[in-house]
Amino acid sequence: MDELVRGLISNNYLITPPAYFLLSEHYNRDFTLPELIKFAKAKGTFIIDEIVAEEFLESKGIITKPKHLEKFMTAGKKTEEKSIEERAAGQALEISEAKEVVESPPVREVAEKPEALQKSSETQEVVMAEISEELPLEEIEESEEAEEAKEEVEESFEVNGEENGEVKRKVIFEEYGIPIVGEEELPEEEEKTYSVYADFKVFPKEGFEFIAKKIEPEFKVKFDVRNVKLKPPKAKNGTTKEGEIVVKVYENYFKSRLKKIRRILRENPEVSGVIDIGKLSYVNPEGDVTIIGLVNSKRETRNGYMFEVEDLTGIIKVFIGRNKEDYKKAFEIMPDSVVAFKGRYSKRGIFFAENIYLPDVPLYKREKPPLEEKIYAVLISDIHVGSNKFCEKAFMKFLEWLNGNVNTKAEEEIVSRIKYLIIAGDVVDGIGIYPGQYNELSIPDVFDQYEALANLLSSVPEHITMFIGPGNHDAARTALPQPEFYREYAKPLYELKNAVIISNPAVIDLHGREFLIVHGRGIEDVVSYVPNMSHHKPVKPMVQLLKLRHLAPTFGGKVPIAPDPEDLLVIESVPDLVQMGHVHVLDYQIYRGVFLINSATWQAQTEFQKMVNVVPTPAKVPIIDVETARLRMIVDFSKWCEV
Ligand code: D5M
Ligand code: FE
Ligand code: ZN
Repeated sequence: MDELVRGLISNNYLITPPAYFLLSEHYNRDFTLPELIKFAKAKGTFIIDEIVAEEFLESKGIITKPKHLEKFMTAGKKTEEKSIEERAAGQALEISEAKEVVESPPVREVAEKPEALQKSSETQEVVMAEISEELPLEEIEESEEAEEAKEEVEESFEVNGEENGEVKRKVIFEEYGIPIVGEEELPEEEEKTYSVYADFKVFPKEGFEFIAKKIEPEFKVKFDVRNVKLKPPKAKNGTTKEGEIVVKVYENYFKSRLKKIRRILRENPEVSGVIDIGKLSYVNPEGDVTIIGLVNSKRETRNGYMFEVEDLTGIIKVFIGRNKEDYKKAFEIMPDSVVAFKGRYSKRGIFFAENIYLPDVPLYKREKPPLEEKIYAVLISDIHVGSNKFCEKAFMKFLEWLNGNVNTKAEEEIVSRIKYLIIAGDVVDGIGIYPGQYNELSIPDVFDQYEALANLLSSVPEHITMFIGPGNHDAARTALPQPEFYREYAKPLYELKNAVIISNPAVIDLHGREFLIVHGRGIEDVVSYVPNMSHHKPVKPMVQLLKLRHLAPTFGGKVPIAPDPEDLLVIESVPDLVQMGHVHVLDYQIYRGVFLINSATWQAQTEFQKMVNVVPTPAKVPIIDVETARLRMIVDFSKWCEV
């Protein structure tokens, strides 16, 4: 666990993830733990949330003005001007600072550059494609771009800038303090100069036989975050302090992780003779024992790796030497993951490990009974509707294809039997998600982005069931897990007849096959903590997460995790297929019978992605044979994706 979080917890204080991200970069540099605690104490709170954090940073002169409320309270020129300036300046910021850019309020403003919807008369052409492994590298010219972006922003405000033209919206704070926009004070609908695809509609091709229409759907959402009843810990008696309850939440979160992954590890027959860390001093020093614990920290030493490992009974230092057979597995252990070590306890208080066991999945998978009919599922993610890099033409071609506009017999067979379409997050581009995003938005309004997406998806044939989950660009909780799209924003999605909204993560059972659907931010953490991992080839980090049986193991890393009383990011049951997105690169592999696939994107490279060297492979669509949960075909629409 992170030092700041640990320090606060040991003093009975809680820090929320947004506050953590505000404070962590300044901790030890601009302020100390006692200073923060003193401040919170003076405020009379045990919870350091975003508001307290901002006020604290302000009191230290680190930031100038609390901006949390301003962001939500005013949806007008002023706010936008400020945040755009911030974002333009942000182009030159460190990458890691990008996560501080918080989603802005939806603004019913008119885009500068209207993007008229153009229906193409080009004929349909779909090709099967091999995905190239070689990815070109882009040069980065950071400061120049930042300057340019800033100039552009300034210019646009001379044209549009009108100080008094503020539109006020009433903000109501819902459960968990989530702001929602009040209905009654919405301004009059303005004429939009951008398209939300209201006139776009594809109908099933006449005469095309959709065999899937006659096949009964057979699906079940086996796991959805919203179905889990999370019980917050109760006060023991009237004298229990708020801070004690808060500490309990963190404790319960990690206890739950330890318990769940311990159970998985114990299914491995090699993991035998397991003993509590607290009882190590009673065991025979000559014999081998096994401990299972949460890895608090990991440090490379001259001769090997030293870990600090914790279970419910104690904490111990574990050492594995370079000469050990399992030494290499040490690289795979991410902070806060749960693993087993076999070895000997020395009276010096150190556990010398011979073997390391990751929770992993069994070597072989049980065969599933065959299906009577061939059925296909289409996997996509990261559509990013609203971005001017959204490949709208390619996506429309894809919708036409789903409706029977095919080229070959093989495609005809497939399209005819498509029964499911799974969408794993980042369905719209959102607002204020990355530095400089505003300049790349064709729909600068979150409501309209969802409207536009729903208009497009209304062309998915009705006999195809869609499963749609959120990602980090969506209007949803940013911390993982993400229960759902906020209904106020994504209403049109909820209203789609043939769509099932799912959480991130979720497990869907399709005809007895388990599909684990995840947006995939955890990939980022694997790339930063495990050597030889890259976001250019995301399936390797995906395998790593499967081996650790957790979707985002590291707390306080790049990916914010909500300390729910139960850890819902543990991969509890072994799926037949794992789908992730997020990194925008198509990649797939079979690992111990599990098919892992990253379903790429429909967004061409953004300016920000250029800077961080993300090279997407847009508009390539994997088609999965449901019976085998394996890839049947990749359909390539990328030739219509030249933005
Ligand atoms: O993520 C698209 C890709 O961009 C994915 O590979 C992560 C990468 N990305 C996104 N934000 C950052 C920051 N702040 N630093 C480095 N890389 C980043 P998407 O979620 O679609 O924006
Ligand atoms: Fe994305
Ligand atoms: Zn994403």
